[in-house]
Amino acid sequence: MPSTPDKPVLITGASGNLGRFLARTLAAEGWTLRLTDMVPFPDALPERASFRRIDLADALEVVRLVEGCGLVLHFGGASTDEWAFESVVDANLRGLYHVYEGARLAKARVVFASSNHAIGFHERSETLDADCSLLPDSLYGASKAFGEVLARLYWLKHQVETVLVRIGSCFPEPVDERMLSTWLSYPDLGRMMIACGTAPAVGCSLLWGASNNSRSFWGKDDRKAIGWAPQDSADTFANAVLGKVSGDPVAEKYQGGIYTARG
Ligand code: 15L
Repeated sequence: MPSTPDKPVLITGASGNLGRFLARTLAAEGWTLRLTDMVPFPDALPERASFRRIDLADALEVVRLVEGCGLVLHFGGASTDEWAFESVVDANLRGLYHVYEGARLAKARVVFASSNHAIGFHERSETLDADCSLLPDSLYGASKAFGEVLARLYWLKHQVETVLVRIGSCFPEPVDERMLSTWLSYPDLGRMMIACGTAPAVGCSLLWGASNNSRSFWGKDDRKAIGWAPQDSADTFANAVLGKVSGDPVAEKYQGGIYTARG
């Protein structure tokens, strides 16, 4: 693929914090974007971008939006530790299936924003590689694990390429001690999406969505093949957040933090 994708790129969840950042960043790279969310896009539309408000549970709408795209950055869906099944079922299960059906028909590549909560019940003392077992810590984490499994099905059966990104904690800055291990800077996320969108072939690969943090819980992944390496590090924030812990022994034992203790 050239450095600017030749077909439009769809971003789901475009009105969320990460979606808005990616819309700005990728538009500035010259990408042509289709943006979608259930709620209005709160910013001025970047150049070469359009926005359509849809519910990912609506199969026809999703398939229509993906039509003609070469890449889908799938950031849509419930993004916190929801315990009501209904709150994840539409966006995270049905919606994901619709995105994959759209990608199959359009022959588009998918980047799926998975989460560390798909593996959150691994202990913090472990260093995990990409092929570790899925140990979700919440219904939200289980919906992300479903997404990872669905991606593998669509790769093996329909040759739909995916980069699975197990995002740690993508915020402007780390806000507690756990994030010294899990933090992903916005600029590293932006560079990662550019690499995922422009790598010649990705198959069904997996990236740990974290910056270059010396306290990381995570090891091997497919970054070399994709051509991405993080440039930022949570280490520079260590003095500010060391000692900021939850006080909950379960949350402190496991990688998923407070998600493992709730419910
Ligand atoms: C996530 O998956 C959430 O979307 C985000 O709000 C954070 O809770 C993050 O994980 C985290 O684990 O820090």
